[in-house]
Amino acid sequence: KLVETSKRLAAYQAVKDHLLSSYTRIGIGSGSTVVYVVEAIAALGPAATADMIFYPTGAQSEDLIEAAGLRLQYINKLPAAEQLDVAFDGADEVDADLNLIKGGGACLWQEKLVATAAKRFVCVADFRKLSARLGTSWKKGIPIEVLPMAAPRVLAELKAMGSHNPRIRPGLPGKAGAIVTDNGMWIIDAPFTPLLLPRDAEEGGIKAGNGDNGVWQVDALADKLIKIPGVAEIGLFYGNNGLEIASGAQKPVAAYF
Ligand code: DER
Repeated sequence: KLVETSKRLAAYQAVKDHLLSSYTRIGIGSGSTVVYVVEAIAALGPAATADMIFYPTGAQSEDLIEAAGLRLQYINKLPAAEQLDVAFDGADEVDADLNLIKGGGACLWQEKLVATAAKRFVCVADFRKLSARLGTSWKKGIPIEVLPMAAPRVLAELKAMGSHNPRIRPGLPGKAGAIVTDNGMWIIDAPFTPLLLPRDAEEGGIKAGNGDNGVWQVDALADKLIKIPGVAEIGLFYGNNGLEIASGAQKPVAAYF
C-alpha cells in the first residue's frame, strides 16, 4: 500500500511540475509507476490534453495511452529533426547522480529510444528505487537486450567482465523458454558490484572503476557493454553529471520518489 501510494504521489507531482499545457508531444514509459503518470494526465480532462500526442515505449505503454483515451503516435513517426517536449518513465534503481537502471519490465530499448528523443526526461519512482550507487538495491542485474543467437557469447563476455552469474531472463509462467521483448529480442540480466560514481574515484575511492578488480564506474561499464557484438541496448541510462542518456540528449530535469 505504501509503495503504491508513493508511486501515485510521485506520478501526480511529476505531471503537475513537468507537463506544461503548451506541450504537444509526450513520451510515456513502461511499468507499474507510469500507470499513475497516465492516470494523472487523463485526470486533467480532455480539454487539457486535446492538443497532446503520446508516444509509447512498448505494448503495455501503448495500451495505457489508448485505454486513457489519449492520442497515440509512434516514435518512428516523429520527424528525426524534432524532439518530444517531455518523456515520463519509471526506473528500477536511481543513484545519486540520476543514473538509472532500467529494463525490469523488458522495455528498455524503446524506452531509451523515446527518452533520447525528448528534450526533458522525468524519472518517476517510488522510494525503494533511490540508492547511493546502482546495484545496491536492484540486485537482479543490469538488463541487456540481445539478439537471441548472440546470447551465449554475450554471457561469456559479461562473465569475463566480472558479472556475477549473468543469465537469460526466463519466460513467465505460460511461456516456455526466454522472455521475448516487444522487439523480438531476449533480455540478459547481468549483476555487477555496485557501480561507482565519478566522485568516488575523485574522493579517493577505488581508483579504477573501469573493471579493474571487478569494480566499474557507470559510464565506463555502459560504454563497454554497448559494444559487445549482439547487444542491442543496455538498461543503463547514465551520465557523469546527471542523466545524459545519449549524446545530444538533455539531462533529466527531475526524479520523483
Ligand atoms: O522496464 C522499465 O524500465 C520500467 O520503467 C521499470 O523499470 C519500472 O517499473 P516499475 O515502475 O513497475 O517499478
